Amino acid sequence: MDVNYSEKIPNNVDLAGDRTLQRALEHWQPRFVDWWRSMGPEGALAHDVYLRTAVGVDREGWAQFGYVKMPDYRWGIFLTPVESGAVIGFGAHKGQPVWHDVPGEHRANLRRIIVTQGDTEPASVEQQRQLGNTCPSLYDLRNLYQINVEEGRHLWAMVYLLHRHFGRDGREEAEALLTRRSGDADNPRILGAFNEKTPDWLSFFMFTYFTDRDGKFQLCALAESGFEPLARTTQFMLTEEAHHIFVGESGVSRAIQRTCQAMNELKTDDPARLRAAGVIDLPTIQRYLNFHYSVTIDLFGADRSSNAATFYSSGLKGRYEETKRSDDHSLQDASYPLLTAVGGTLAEQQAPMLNALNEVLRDDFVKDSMGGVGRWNKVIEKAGLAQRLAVPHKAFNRRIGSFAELRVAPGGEVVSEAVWNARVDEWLPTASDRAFVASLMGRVVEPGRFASWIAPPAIGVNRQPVDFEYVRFN
Ligand code: BYC
Ligand code: FE
Ligand code: FE
Repeated sequence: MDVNYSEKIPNNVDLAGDRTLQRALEHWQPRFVDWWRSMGPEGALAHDVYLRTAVGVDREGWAQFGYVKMPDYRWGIFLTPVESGAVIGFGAHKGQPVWHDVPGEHRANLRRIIVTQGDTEPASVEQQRQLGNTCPSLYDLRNLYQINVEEGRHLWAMVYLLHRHFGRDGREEAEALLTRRSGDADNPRILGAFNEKTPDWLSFFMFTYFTDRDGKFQLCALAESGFEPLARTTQFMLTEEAHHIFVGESGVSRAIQRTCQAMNELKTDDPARLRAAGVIDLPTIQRYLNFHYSVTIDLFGADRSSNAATFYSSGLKGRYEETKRSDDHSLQDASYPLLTAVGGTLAEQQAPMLNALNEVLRDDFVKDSMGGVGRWNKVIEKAGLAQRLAVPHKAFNRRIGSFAELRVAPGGEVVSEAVWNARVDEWLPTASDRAFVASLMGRVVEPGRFASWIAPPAIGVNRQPVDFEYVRFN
């Protein structure tokens, strides 16, 4: 299944064989490009950017690299190949053939899942719109743009499903995906974290480390779906997601590396002296981590959710690595230990597993995200320093689920409103932290040069040197 690049919309879904669908998507395409021009990376329409473009769905050689102007990027529709004889792997329909079309009884829920997934993609591009103006290097600028065009492609992936499988309301939803705006008071994006700002590059790296990882886990759960066009679409999206998370992990790591270097040179951990030296002190990095981690784990939804139970039982959304698990994949009689807010404290309760599936996925995410934090700590350890970073307790700073009613310190102690207010500036980025980080954000665009607060990467993109001209300005 090669990609057909002679068509307006590159695809491996035989778009040409369905004229009505092709026309509908060709109608949506200019609206998407209009959205990109007004909400995509600011001031970057004419740049030539060294980008990878998906050219197939094979594990090896699925992408090709070259200079592209972003509005001309070939956003395409790619699904991994059909598996013959595939069956639904979980829930009430387990063992039945997968659905190639939307089952009527699950239409509303499927549409809701696809719209929620689709909404996050343009939201992230909107959140990152201004970052190009303060890039720490050409290498980083190129990675930002790479992520932006791929999030645009993820929007295409969901819009394809809406147009192909949901008729008129699908087309209306596809329009609405271009009209909601991140952070807009009247017409915001659907999920909380996608209405927050990504005002500086430390936020960007934390976002791509934590929030794109929510993307990975949600996409893994959807890749198990009994609705096979959704499963095959999300499987391919995961190929791109790995790079987004890499950009986040390595970005934070490089910031930490510079900070540690300055701590050793100046023999100090005094934030004021480190800031004066042009690096970001570790307590500030910890506060950014606390913020992005807590708003991201909200994205998994409420700890008890009848929606989650329905999505699973109806075969629409599975668990992370569903097929690797050895239970009965129906979970009717299973329970899960759930940490819950009860009467002003935290207590563990057994909950029906089906209703706790948002928490199950969140816990899988938590384990996975600690890995990178451990690798960040290795950077500090290698520098011979005693400080360590940590993820906060999962009840810290939550807005969704039972923890939302409590105030919880990063260590997990429930605290009063008064204590919270007195100490929140130690735990979450303050206005002055953000102002300081913003003050470091100069625009560095000379090939091979890096801003004061961040170390160069170990290697360049696609085996190019680190000082390669990743972006040419026009
Ligand atoms: N903010 O029963 P619950 C990505 C609402 S990221 C605001 O727990 P459910 C990416 C909820 O809608 C991956 N509202 O909900 C990353 C519900 O509202 P109603 C995105 C929230 O449905 C970086 C109510 O609270 N993909 O791809 O079980 C860059 C009750 O909650 C939030 C997906 O999320 C929130 N955080 O769980 C680019 C996959 N959480 O019905 C891209 C698809 C909950 O009472 N989505 N609510 O009005 C889903 O599977 C589910 O919708 C959720 C929520 C897991 C998100
Ligand atoms: Fe995405
Ligand atoms: Fe992503």
